[in-house]
Amino acid sequence: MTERLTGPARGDALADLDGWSEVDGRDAIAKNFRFRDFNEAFGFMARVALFAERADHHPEWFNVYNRVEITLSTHDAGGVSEKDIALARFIDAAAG
Ligand code: H2B
Repeated sequence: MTERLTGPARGDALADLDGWSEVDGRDAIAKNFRFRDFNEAFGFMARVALFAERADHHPEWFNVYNRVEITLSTHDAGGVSEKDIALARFIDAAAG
């Protein structure tokens, strides 16, 4: 089972990420993305979806036209884990 990140390991992992912030009231991280149009937003979401399936670790997300709001948390760990850090890194690379 995946462990929730705590202490210095958590601090280091979060400090390494760019633009992700901790969510108020729950153990999760979030970031908002904006693209040129829906085509770009959905292309990004498709790349993230394929990675998520391979990793069996999925984002919580909300899309309107060119905006994608993403929240990451590991449900069976009850908070942010290494899986969320890996997914966040992939997401940032996929967003270009
Ligand atoms: N995604 C996320 N973000 N957290 C999980 O705990 C999780 C998941 N668990 N995707 C997986 C799928 C689990 O629900 C399935 C049954 O393997």
